[in-house]
Order: sequence, then C-alpha cells, then structure tokens
Amino acid sequence: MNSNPICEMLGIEYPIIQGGMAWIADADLAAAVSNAGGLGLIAAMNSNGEQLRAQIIRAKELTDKPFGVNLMLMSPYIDEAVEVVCEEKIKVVTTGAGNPAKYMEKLRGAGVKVICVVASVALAVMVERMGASAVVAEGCESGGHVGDTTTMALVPQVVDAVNIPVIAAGGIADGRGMAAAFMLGAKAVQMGTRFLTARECNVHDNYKEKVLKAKDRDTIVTGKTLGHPVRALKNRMTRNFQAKELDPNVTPDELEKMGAGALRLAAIDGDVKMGSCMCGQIAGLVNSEGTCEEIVTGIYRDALALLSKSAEEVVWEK
Ligand code: TUI
Repeated sequence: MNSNPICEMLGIEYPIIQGGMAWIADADLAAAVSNAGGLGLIAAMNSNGEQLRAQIIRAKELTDKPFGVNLMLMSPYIDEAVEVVCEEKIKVVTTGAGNPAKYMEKLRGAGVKVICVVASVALAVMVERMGASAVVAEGCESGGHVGDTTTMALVPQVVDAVNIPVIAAGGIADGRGMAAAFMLGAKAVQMGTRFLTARECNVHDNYKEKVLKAKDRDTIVTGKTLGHPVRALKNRMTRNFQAKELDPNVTPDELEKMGAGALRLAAIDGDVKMGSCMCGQIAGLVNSEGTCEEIVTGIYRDALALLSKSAEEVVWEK
C-alpha cells in the first residue's frame, strides 16, 4: 500500500500545505485549500484569542476536512493563541518566526501535532528533539520573514539531519517545483505565493494584481538590521525602508514603526505603494488566479507526471 507520511499524519489527500500568511490566510482560504484535499491553515498572526477563535469556528462551518493554524511566535498574543488552539482541539499547528520551545509541551499535551517552520539545520534538529511531528524547511526565496539559505541548499541538508518528515517551502508554485522538492527528499510542499492569487483568497485585489504582474527580480529583502528580514515586492515602501536602514540617524525604533501595520495596509486596505506586499521570488511564475482546487490538483498531477518520467526521458530528451 502506497502512503505518504504527511498525508497519513494529517489525514489529507495531497501532500500540499498552504502557507500561514499573516493578514491573508483566513478561514475562507484555509477551508478552500482543505476542501481541495490539501492542508489549509488559518494565520493566527497578531490576532487575539477571540479573533482567532472566530476564524476557527468559521473554518469548521466551511469544511469538515482537517485544517490547521499557523502560530507566529513573535505575536504579542501568542499565549492566548496557543490556549485557543488547544481548547478548539485543532489537530495541527505550524510555528514560524521563532523558537517554539516554550509552547511544545502544552500543544503536544493537548494532542496538537506541531510542525515547525525552520530556516536552518540547527533549529530543525532542535525542534525534532522537542517533539515536532515534521518540519517545514523554508528557503529564503519565500515571502515574508526569511532566513538566508535557499530552498535548494536547505531542504536536502535538513532531510539528512532529522528523522521526521520534511516539507519544502520557498520558490515552489507549480508541478516542477513540487517534483524538485521530492527529489531533494521532501515529503510534501508548502506554498504561500501560489495561494495568494487563488480565487478564494480574500487579499485586496490591488495586492493580487501586483503579484500576478510581478517578474523574477521584483522582490527585495528589507529589515536585516532589525533582525527580522522580510521579503516583499519592491515599491515605494521598500525603497523608503531601505534608505532609512542605511541612514545612521534613523533608530531601530523608528524603523520598527515604519514596518508595523504595513502588511495590513497592503493586504486589507489595498495600498500597494506604501504597504508591504510580502510574497516570494516565485511570484514571476504566478500569472493566473485559479481556484484552490485547480491549484492543488493541477500541481499534484503535474508533479506526478514529471516524477513518473524515466531517467532517459529526463536527462536525454530534447
Ligand atoms: O514566519 C515566517 N514568515 C513570516 S512571519 C510574518 S509576520 C512578520 N511581519 C513583520 C516582521 C516579522 C514578521 C511574515 N512572514 N516564516 C517562517 C520562518 N521562520 N522563516 C524564518 C523563520 C525563523 C527565523 C528565525 C524561525 C526561527 C528563527 O530563529 C529561531 C531562534 O532560534 O530564535
């Protein structure tokens, strides 16, 4: 009997996980991805407990398939979010933007599977020891908060360093990317940018359009001096931010203030000039909208077709 460890662990049909995009990944998107046979995630981001609970209740109304919650560890409401996840009997969480050590015991004690997003081998090994069920090895091609190693280099090194299943993320938006991730030893993929333009994604149309029009070199990483580098589409906001980062008269506090609220401004208000349009380098490949079902089944079908080719076909065909 064929089985995929991630599909088996999560009770899903296809080994495709939606990224936990802050201000974007709501109950509607999570339910649509889960209904399509992947794993949808609600981004807890900076929501307080009751806001998160409302999203979870809505997702439960929209799907009877498994879905999860992404916990952003830098959130001021992280303790409340963990509490709500346990109370609502969420089956799986992903964690990002930090070390989840403080929350592992509570989550696991409540029967929640913890999948940690990591950007380094060291953190992957650490979270495996803490009892993580899987890791997402996220390369710096990703949108949002990033590390500094590419998916191509990070995934096989994490695969060799841990015994739990590895999910690849960063730069994956079609069957070719998914097939490549499996060749590197990943057992599933996580995609954010591809789902950003999904029909069921409620992000502002201005943001969606900017992602659909983006080319390969249209993203930039800012915020390195603050210790949390973020990849977003180049715009007036990132140009201003970059100039201020280089200016010795600008304090880190002033920079933090500039960044705060910028993602909301783009994702909810549609200000794609002064807001932060976080997305990955693969945006250049994402040129059409599509439903979550078309995205999930299309990418899976294309990946499988590629992985079914013989070595002769792959290496020698013109
Ligand atoms: O978390 C993400 N991506 C995100 S979070 C986010 S919200 C935000 N907005 C503004 C500034 C900062 C965050 C937008 N996108 N991806 C998962 C991820 N985690 N990528 C990298 C990491 C990571 C980085 C450092 C995980 C752990 C870490 O250090 C761990 C330690 O040892 O403290």
